[in-house]
Amino acid sequence: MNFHVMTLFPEMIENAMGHSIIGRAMKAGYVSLEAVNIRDFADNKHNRVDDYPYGGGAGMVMQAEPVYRCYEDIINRMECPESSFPRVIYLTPQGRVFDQDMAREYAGEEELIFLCGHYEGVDERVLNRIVTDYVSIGDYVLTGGELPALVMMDTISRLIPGVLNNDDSAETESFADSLLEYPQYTRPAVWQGEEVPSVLLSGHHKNLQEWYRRQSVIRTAQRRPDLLKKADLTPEEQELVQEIIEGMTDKQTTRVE
Ligand code: 6GU
Repeated sequence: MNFHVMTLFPEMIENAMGHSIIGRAMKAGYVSLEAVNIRDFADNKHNRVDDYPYGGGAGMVMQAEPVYRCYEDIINRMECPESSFPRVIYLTPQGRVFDQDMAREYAGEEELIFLCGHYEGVDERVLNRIVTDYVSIGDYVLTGGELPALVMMDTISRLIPGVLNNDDSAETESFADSLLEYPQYTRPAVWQGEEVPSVLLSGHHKNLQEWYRRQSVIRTAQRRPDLLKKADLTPEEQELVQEIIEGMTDKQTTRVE
């Protein structure tokens, strides 16, 4: 996967991607990243890339031309036919809300271009010209698209074969089948008087798998019952979910209604 990020803060992107699992994936060549500074494509000697909004109002708007030149620079260096131009993701709270299914789809692409806006937005004309996907990371407002781009790249990268140590760990985790992950424990077996669930010490494979599944269902019912609409539950599991939901206080359930 080759990520290209158009941004006014390339160091923010490069720094955040240099660590831990993603940093290792980049060194190993599973993922590459270039952060391209939109300011390098300013058309004036002051390197300004924003201006006042037509019609007035608060804040500044990023101009179309520097963004377009930055995009052209990336595309020209890629030497791909127009028919296979990569998707261009504009990070905006007005976009479709990013989720694990979208991450899986993006992970199948060879190249992805992200456009990080700042100020009050980006001139609509260049968005119409180059953007293929409008994506948000949730219903709250950030100061720019850099953090959302990083969130997306982290999520997508770990789905690329080879990036995680264990090939199947990406798909056994939370959301894999619309269920949250079961609780985890490590040594010591007793911590401050609290024991690890005994099934985990038994080494009994079938009992373990059943316990994992049941814990995932319980946890999802307690914390994210909204996810269960997409989950494939047995009749017994559906009964378990009903009991948990009926047993919850109003305070516990209001969060999800
Ligand atoms: Cl993608 N951008 C900004 N500025 N704020 C956001 C967002 C994106 N997603 C949620 N809030």
